[in-house]
Amino acid sequence: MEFNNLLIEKDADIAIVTINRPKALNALNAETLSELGTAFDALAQDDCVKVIILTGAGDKAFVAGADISFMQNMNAIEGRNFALLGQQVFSKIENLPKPVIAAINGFALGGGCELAMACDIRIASEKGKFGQPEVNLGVIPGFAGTQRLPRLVGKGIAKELLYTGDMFGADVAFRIGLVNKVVPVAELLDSARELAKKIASKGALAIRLCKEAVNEGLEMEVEKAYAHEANLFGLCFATEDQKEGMSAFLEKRAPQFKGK
Ligand code: DAK
Repeated sequence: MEFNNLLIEKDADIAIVTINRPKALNALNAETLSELGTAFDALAQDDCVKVIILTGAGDKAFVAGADISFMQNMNAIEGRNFALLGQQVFSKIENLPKPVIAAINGFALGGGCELAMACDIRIASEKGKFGQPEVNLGVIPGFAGTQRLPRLVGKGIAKELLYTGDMFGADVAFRIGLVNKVVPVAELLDSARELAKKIASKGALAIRLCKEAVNEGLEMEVEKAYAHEANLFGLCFATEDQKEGMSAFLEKRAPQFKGK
């Protein structure tokens, strides 16, 4: 796959997607969003890839937001189309049948923070800087930030961050539950790789069904969500991985999962 704004690297069963517009702090224009959609479609289909890491090129930014110069002169219809494109791509990542880890190496502002929130797990370097500064530009978040932020950090804190547009560091992001952990700058990618390898060593189907149970269950009434979980649990018994996992435990050996 060749892209103008992305780099894709594969390391065994882990793929690293790097947004590569460092001169614009990796800001998201329509082409970059479309390429992300294409790349994640292909990675979803690639049986060799079990976990994906998403990061930004350079040492300053994950993604500094939607591209302001691209948005500046949009009319209402173009604005709506741009927001819909971003929402579709971010939903694709959120619902991808594989885990996606955001490795946040600097600014994750506006659309960048929203992109990180669409990932399953967020690891930040100590230089991570977060915020939803859209109100400073006279707009609201357009890539579902008003929805994902309160679901991650709670309604009160989300409203304060959305209303003030304040930028905050990785320490605050960790305290409010926006990121899973904070690591030194030099350790960011190794830390993301280590976590990705651990997840990749488990049964890929079980991970996929966990993701489905969490994502879909959280949008359901709780009794229905329990029933949904029970159905997905039942589905595990149609897999070779369940047979292998339980046999391996009883035979006191490490399981050899095939993702089947
Ligand atoms: N878009 C385009 N270019 C950007 C950018 C961005 N978001 N952020 C930075 N850049 C560019 C700068 O213009 C500069 O370009 P040159 O002047 O060198 O050509 C280069 O990256 C380096 O930036 P700075 O010189 O400003 O670097 P500093 O270290 O001084 O400052 C900063 C870094 C991240 C604090 C600053 O660049 C900054 O405040 N950037 C803007 C951050 C921001 O406001 N992000 C949120 C964008 S709004 C919607 C759809 C989507 C959205 C909303 C609605 N609908 C369609 C409804 C989402 C909106 C957003 O994400």
